[in-house]
Amino acid sequence: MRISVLGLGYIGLPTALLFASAGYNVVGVDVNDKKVKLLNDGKLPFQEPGLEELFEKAKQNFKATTEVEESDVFLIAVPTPLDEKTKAADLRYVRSASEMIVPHLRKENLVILESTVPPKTTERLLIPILEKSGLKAGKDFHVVHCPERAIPGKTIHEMIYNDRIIGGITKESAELAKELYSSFVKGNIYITDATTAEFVKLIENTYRDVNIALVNELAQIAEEYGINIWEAIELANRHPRVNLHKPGPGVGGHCIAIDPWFLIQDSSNGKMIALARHVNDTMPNYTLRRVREMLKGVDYPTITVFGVAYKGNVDDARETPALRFIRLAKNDGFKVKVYDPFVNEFEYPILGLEEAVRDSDCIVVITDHDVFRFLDPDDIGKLMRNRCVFDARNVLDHEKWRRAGFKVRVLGDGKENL
Ligand code: SAJ
Repeated sequence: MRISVLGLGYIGLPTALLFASAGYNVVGVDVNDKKVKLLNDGKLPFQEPGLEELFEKAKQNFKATTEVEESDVFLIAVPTPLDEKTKAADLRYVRSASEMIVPHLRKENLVILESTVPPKTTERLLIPILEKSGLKAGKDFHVVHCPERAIPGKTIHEMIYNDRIIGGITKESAELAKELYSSFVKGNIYITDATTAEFVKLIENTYRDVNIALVNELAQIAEEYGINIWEAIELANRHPRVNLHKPGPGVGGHCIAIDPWFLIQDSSNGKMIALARHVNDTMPNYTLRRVREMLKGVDYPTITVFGVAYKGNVDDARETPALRFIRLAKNDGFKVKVYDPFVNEFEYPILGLEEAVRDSDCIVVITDHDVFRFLDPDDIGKLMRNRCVFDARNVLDHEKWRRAGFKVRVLGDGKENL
């Protein structure tokens, strides 16, 4: 049985390799010919824990190409970015991937959409395109929406062990896809209809976004009262039905900062969801206000941003709140230097640690990379002009930094009015 996976990105590639390692004959299709060549030369286009070992195991059943060929199964895992102007999904890649399938679609084929999409996309966009083949969805061929649920940094583990939702346009479509995914998924697989599956995916990430917005707002309220939000959250979470998230300098990544817009783009409701987006999007502004206050009296301040990845321990800087923070800081006249031991590509140069902290007045921790905990504040302090650190993630060992002569402030530490 041949499976064609369209889109060899963070989700498509590991999925293709998991099917290949389960014994299927997998063709990975991508419009980027450099990526295709790289893969056929046995190299990976990005890093993810466990991906290399998986590639080794799957290689013999996998090939990459730029053209779609006849298959039994077509799986679409292309990006669905947010169109910033309209705050709606940009579905051009889903459209073009579906169109690429049309000439090769045969009776009894199964088409799987994994990309995150607004509710009704399977029904209103995907199926009409596929039916240009002259075949009828649900009768001649099968269609399901099976949203990915894996978290970057643990993608492969979560693809295997997380529960999955499969939304079929018919029960038969869903059952067929369930059998296929059972070849590598060890979590439970639940079956529903395609629109419900689209909706479920979006509400998972909206749940997280709204909860993060809540603690981000609580952090600001706590500061008005002069109390520490981190202590307050820890105590509140002792309640059996409370599970507050962590405040921070904002929300990034290609999912949580985007999916809530897909949910409300075609709805006249969703006021709280839009408000939560606003709260999270403006956390870099709040972070900067706190840094500015810390550096009062310092002429021509230089700050060093620690971490531009959208979250800890990954090399991914998509939609990172660090970008907004840096732009705002520059507009404010700050000189900004950047250090991130994981990220290679970014809008601003990424410096080595020493160069990044030399003559700086303040370190601003934007990303919770674990390695930041092991830095030596004595060594760093010697290179700086002023010893200040603002920890927007509450990840450093603050006592250690204080002992090294640093003035330390933490987002939500209640020190705003002191
Ligand atoms: N963040 C906070 N406070 C928190 C938790 C996260 O500020 O308490 C920030 C992170 O620093 C980051 C952003 O939120 O900037 C998102 O990070 P994340 O780790 O919560 O999630 P993602 O975007 O890496 O992956 C999410 C996951 N969804 C859920 O946990 C509901 C993942 O399972 C999905 O597969 C993925 O979105 C996706 O592709 O949709």
